[in-house]
Amino acid sequence: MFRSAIMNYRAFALMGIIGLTGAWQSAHAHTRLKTPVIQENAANHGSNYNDVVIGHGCQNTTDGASTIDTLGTVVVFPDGKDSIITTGTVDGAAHTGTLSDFVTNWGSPVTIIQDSSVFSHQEYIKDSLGNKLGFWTGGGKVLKAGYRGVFPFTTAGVVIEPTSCAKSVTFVVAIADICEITDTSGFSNATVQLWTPAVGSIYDGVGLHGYNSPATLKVTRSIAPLPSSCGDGVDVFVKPSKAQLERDLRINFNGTQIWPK
Ligand SMILES: [Cu+2]
Repeated sequence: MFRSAIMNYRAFALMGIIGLTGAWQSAHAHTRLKTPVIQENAANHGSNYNDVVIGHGCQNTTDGASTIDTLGTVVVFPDGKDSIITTGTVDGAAHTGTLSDFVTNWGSPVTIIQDSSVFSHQEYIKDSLGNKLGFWTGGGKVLKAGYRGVFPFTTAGVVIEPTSCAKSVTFVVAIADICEITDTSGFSNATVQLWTPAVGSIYDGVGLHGYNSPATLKVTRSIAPLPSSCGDGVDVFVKPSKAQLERDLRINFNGTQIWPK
């Protein structure tokens, strides 16, 4: 009797904890990568399977709850050419050299995994050389508010420059979850969720729900040991530039830009 009372009490306490955790998660489940930290991958044709996870839809203007369905999402990785490279922290000291000082093979990081279980269309976002820097997916069904969406892709193997002092390289990803197709002046918590680094682009979303809260992919050093002269090594951060976001973070469909309008 006493024992089962304790068990009941424990179960009740546990439910309370889970309930609290659940509430906390639903308030904070921003759009992120399912696997945000990976190791270097030097295998031939090496790749890492991942997903963009949309945690919630857009917010209605009545009570601010995330009750608005999502129509599509756009995902862009830094191109590594005109990217913003810092060391120490994501807003740390600017690195004056190039990404190749830290990463030997960044070029075409993204491969789409074909899937139409939520949205019907998937298309690459490429640079002028054909490098696959991201993708958009949308159309067909909506992602219903209150449900989560998982959008699969792979990242190419990343090799950290063996002679560098990088102990990790974190790529900052720009994502826009679109709930209503508008022009940039129509961006609001009800029309779009912008998970972008604030780099001064038209996609900063100052004051909006996801302001300066982008998803990241951290690649940790795991192949060549740090040179002894490096001490503890350095964390490196790579953000897409304003110029890249304003070029690449958009939806082109059959040669016509449909988002933003
Ligand atoms: Cu959120």
